[in-house]
Amino acid sequence: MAATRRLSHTVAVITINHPPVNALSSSVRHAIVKEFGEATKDPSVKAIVLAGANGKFSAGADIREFATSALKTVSLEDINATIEASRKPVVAAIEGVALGGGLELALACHFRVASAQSRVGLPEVLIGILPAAGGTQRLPRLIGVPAALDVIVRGRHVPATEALQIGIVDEVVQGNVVNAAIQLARTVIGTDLGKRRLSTNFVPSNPNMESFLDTTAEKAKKQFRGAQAPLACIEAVRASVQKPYQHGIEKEKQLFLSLWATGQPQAQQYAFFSERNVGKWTHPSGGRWDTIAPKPVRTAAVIGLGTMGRGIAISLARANIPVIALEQDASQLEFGKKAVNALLEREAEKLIKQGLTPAASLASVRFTLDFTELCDVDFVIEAVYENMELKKEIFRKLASVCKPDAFLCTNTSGLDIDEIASVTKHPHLVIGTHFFSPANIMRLLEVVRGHHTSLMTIATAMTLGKTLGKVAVLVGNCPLFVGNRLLGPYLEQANYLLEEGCNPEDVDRALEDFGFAMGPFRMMDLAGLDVGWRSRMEKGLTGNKVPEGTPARQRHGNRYSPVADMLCELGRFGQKAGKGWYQYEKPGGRFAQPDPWVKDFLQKYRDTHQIKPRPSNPELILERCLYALINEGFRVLEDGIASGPEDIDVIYNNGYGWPKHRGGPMYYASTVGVAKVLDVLDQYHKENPDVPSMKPAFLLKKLAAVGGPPIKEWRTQVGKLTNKL
Ligand code: T1G
Ligand code: NAD
Repeated sequence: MAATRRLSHTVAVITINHPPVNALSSSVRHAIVKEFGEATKDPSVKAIVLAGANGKFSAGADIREFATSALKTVSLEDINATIEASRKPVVAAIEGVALGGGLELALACHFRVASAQSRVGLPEVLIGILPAAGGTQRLPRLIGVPAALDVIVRGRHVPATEALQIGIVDEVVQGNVVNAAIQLARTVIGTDLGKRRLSTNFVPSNPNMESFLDTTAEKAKKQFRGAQAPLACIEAVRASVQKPYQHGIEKEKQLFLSLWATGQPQAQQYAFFSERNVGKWTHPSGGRWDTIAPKPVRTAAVIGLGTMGRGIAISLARANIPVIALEQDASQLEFGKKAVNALLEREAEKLIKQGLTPAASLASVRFTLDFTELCDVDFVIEAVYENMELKKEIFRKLASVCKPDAFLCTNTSGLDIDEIASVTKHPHLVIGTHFFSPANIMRLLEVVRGHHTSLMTIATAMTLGKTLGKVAVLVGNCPLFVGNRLLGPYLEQANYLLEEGCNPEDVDRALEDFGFAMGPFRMMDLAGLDVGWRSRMEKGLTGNKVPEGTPARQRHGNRYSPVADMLCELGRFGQKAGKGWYQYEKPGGRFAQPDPWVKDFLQKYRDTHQIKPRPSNPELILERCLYALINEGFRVLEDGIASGPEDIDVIYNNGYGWPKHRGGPMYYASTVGVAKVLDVLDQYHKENPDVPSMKPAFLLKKLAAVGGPPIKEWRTQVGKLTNKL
C-alpha cells in the first residue's frame, strides 16, 4: 500500500509507504488523496497526522516520472491545496528527510514536527528545476524572502535544529516524532487555522526588496555560470512578493516548463541517477557490488600529512573512524598536526551549530612517527610525494608492520597500482583510493582496482567512500587512471591554442562561460605548474633527458608545446610563486590577473617559431579542448578502464568542475551528437596528423556509424566492443 491510515483516538495517521525514499509517485499521490479524503469525511476524526514509513517523510516527487505522462495524473499542488484547506488541523511528522515535494506537502500542513536528526529542504535546483508544488510561494510566506531564497537557490538540506530557528518547523523532538505530532494535533483541534494556511498569507515588500532580488540574481549568475534553475527560483520567489498566491503558482508552472525546454534538467537528472548508479559497480570477472560483502573499517591510518593527507584524515574522523596519522619527521609531523587540529576544530564548531556533540560523532586523530603503531589498523591510506620508489618503500614497511588482512591503499594521482602492490605479500588487499584536493571537501573518490585487487577489497573501499560522504567510482589501473588521463589531451589543446594566438584568459573565459568552475590555465596555476613539469621531466619530455637536437616543438615525432616548461624554467609555478600563466598580488595570492609579460612572451614565442597568430574564437576553443577530452573518454571506455559513460561523467562532475547542467563530458557529446564530435576531430587530425590524441577513437566512430544511439545504450555498445577487442 503506497499510503495507509490508522486512528489514534480522534487523530487519523496517514503514512506514506513507498521505499526507499517515499517518492511521491503517481500511485502514492492517488493513495494520499484516497486516505485523506476518507479521514476528512470520517466524523470521528478531529485531526490528521501525515507521516512517512521507513524512517523518511518523503524525498519529493518521483524524479523518474518527469519524462513520463505519470506526472500529469493528480498534481501534488492540488493535493497540497486540499490539505491546506482542511477544516481539521493537519500536522506533518517529519523523520529522516522532507525534501522537494516532500517539504511542499509538509508546508501545506498546518503544523510541522521534526525529529532532531531530520533534514528539510527544496533541492530541486540541484536537479535543474524549481519547486513546482507551491514551495516557492509557501516558504517565503512562512520564513520571509531572504531565508527562503537561501534555502531554495542553494538547494541545501537544512538540519532540523536550524529549521526550527528559521521557522520552517514548529517543534523538534528527540523521541518518536509521530507520537509528538499526534500530541500536537490533539492540542490544536478546534483552533483557528486561518494564519496556518500559508497560501492565504501575504509576502510584504520593502524599499530594498527589488534591489535585493536583483543583487541575488546577479550573484547567482556569477556563481552558477549558465545554470538556469537558480535564476528561475529567484524569479518564482519574486512572484510571491505582494502578489496573490495564484499569481505565484502560475509563474512557478511557467518557469518549470521553460526550464525543461533548456535541456538542463535532463542533464542534471542524468547526473543525479549516474551518481547513484556508479555505486552499483561490476568487475570484469563478473563480480558485482551486490554479490560481495565489504569488511568493516573500524580504524584507519594516513601516511603523509601534506595537502592531501590532512584532508583524508579529516574525512575519516568526520565519519567517526579513529585515525593514526604518520609523518616522516618531527617537524613535518608538527606541521601536519597543527593543520589537522585546526580543521578538526572547524568540524566541531559545525557540529555544535547543528546541535550535535562533537565527541559523539568526530573521531580522534593520533599522531606518530612510528610505523609499528599501525599494527592493528584495518585500513591504511598512503599520501606521500608522487614518487614510485618512495611509495614502494612505504608499502614494504606497511606490509611488514600491518596485520595480514589490513587494506593498503595509495592516493597516487596516476602511478601503477600493480607495481606498488608488487612489494607486498598481499597484493589482493592493495587498491588505489584517489581523493581530490581538498580531500575533506571534494566529493569524488576514484577507486582504482589493480590486477590482483580482490572483490572484497573493492567492496570495502567503495563502501568506505560512501561512508565518507564521497561519490566513489570504480576504475581500472592505467597511467593517470580516468580523470587525470582525460585532462592530458584537454590541457594539450589549451597549450596549442596559446601557440596559435590565444592568451590564457581567452581560453579560460571560453571554458568558464561554458560553465567550468575554472579554466585550464587558472586551474594549472592553482595546482602548481611545477607538478606537471616534474612529471614531464620524469618522462623525458623536457629537461636534460631530451636527446640533443630534438626539435623544440616535437617529441617522439609528435607535436609538443614547450611553453609551460619555459615558464617553469623561469620559476613561474603559478599561485605559489605569485606568477604563472597569470600574475597574482603575492606568492600564494588567489586573484588571477592577466599578465602583460605572458602576452609579450607568447608573441615572441610565435615570432621565433614563425607562427601567424589567429584571433581567438570561443567556439573553436570549446571544440578543441572538450572534444580532445571526450575522445580520450571513448578510449578509456574501449580499454575497459571505465565501465560506462556515467562513470566518466560522475568523475568530471564531482572532481574537475565540469558544469552539472551539461551532464558531464560523455553526456555532452551525446547532446552535441557523436557525428559532430567525430567530424571535428577527423578534420583536425587530418590537418594535424602529429597530434595522436585527436585521432578519433574507435568507439566514437562505431557509435557514429550506428547513428549515435542515446547515451543509455552506450554501455551495451561498450560491452559488445570490449568483448570483441
Ligand atoms: N525520485 C525517485 N527516486 C529517488 C528520489 C526521487 N525524488 N530520491 C531518491 N531516489 C532513489 C535513488 O535514485 C536511489 O535509487 C534510492 O532512491 C536511494 O537514494 C514537485 C518537482 C533522499 C537524501 O531532489 O537527495 O520534488 O539507486 O542512494 O544517500 O517541487 O536520495 O537505489 O535505485 O540517494 O540515503 C526533489 C533527491 C525531487 C531529493 C537519500 N527531491 N534525493 O539519500 O539514498 S523534485 C530531491 C536525495 C520535486 C516538487 C519537485 C537523496 C536522499 P537506487 P540514495 P541516500
Ligand atoms: P605534499 O607534498 O603536500 O605532501 C606529502 C607529504 O608526505 C609531506 O607532508 C611529506 O612530509 C610526507 N612524506 C614524504 N615522505 C614520507 C615518508 N617517508 N613517511 C611519511 N610521510 C612522508 O603532497 P600531496 O599534494 O599531499 O600529494 C600526496 C599524494 O597525493 C601524491 O601521490 C599526489 O600525487 C597525490 N594527489 C595529490 C593531489 C593534489 O591536488 N595535491 C590530488 C590527488 C592526489
